[in-house]
Amino acid sequence: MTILVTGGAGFIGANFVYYILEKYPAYKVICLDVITYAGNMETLNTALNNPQFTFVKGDIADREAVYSLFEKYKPTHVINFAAESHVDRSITDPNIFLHTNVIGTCVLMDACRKYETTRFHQVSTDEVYGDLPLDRPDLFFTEETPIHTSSPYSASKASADLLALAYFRTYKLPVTISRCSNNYGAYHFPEKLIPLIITNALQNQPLPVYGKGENIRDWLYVKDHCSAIDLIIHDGKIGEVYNIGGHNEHTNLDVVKIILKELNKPESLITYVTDRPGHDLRYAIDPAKINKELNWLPQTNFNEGIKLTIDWYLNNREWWENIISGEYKNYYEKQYGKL
Ligand code: NAD
Ligand code: TDX
Repeated sequence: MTILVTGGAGFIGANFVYYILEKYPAYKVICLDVITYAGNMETLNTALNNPQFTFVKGDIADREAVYSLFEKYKPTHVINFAAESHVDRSITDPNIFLHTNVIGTCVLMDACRKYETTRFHQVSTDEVYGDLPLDRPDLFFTEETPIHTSSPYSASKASADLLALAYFRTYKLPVTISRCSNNYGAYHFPEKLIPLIITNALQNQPLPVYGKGENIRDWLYVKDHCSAIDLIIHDGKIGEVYNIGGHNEHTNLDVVKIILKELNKPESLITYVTDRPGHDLRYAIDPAKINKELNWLPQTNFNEGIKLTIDWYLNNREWWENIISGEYKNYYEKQYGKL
């Protein structure tokens, strides 16, 4: 098996690269990544020492580059993690989200058609379902929930999902799609809530919480997302969508307080800031289908996962200090102003 992992220098893609190299030593893994602000070659240092791993720098929307990669490596499976992934950035500048998330997905699927790839797997998100009200804890997203997006990011991801399903129906392209809830773990870029709170708290910096911190996210440890994708690409049914989540809902404020307690830092660091426009209230995945059909269950509960994640940021200070001392500073100032 030769697996093409796009976006493998990012958070979840890199975790998936390491998961596959460890679990399937006979598989070849090719990573295609253009290295945007969110991609990081340092993350792949260990993988680069593995003879089964190859890194190719390139844009998934660059048809020529993608076709020549397929010609050379003939991947049997393509797992598309490459994306612009941050909601706040999509609100400031939607254009690049359409380029990568929609056109890029289209180019990859065209290459899969041309080279008759065994499987194209699209890594999607629960955000395509929009949000749920805060006062209806009985409601969950199932695979049948209508697409109803809120941000340019989620609209671009939903567009890619629709395109993937259209390629399955029209061209019989062997497509699967997974829609996962919020991930956390090692190599998570510091712009996202959990790594932002950990790294700011470690520096005794204010912790920006949007609105009242009441919004709810359904958190999944990144390795559990990897194990779910592993099952889908091996045993999932083509043309199907699988929701991935572990029934682990917390308000943002709860998450921040849990991290502060673990780090023994004061709650006075919490700073309420202007809310995100169109801010989704609650995400909550019903994972019954993947539980039942593929026997998937998450292995890491939140208490354990958040400790592992905090330890990772404590032990890998150089990784995140290199990021926050670079171009990220400009983004941070524009996004949050003076806190
Ligand atoms: P990330 O932003 O950390 O990483 C994205 C990676 O894609 C980076 O390495 C970047 O360089 C690369 N990339 C961006 N544009 C590219 C292009 N045009 N060509 C090639 N490479 C490109 O993202 P992430 O959090 O790891 O998310 C990975 C995938 O999972 C995304 O598709 C995202 O929508 C989805 N997802 C994320 C979460 C989450 O909580 N982070 C949850 C559900 C689904
Ligand atoms: O500074 C902040 N303050 C704050 O209160 C940031 C960055 C976020 N938040 C809130 C917004 C959300 O309610 O925390 C929650 C989580 O925010 P993000 O980490 O930006 O994640 P979210 O918007 O939920 O989207 C994530 O999960 C689904 C990923 O970034 C997406 O790629 C994935 O599809």
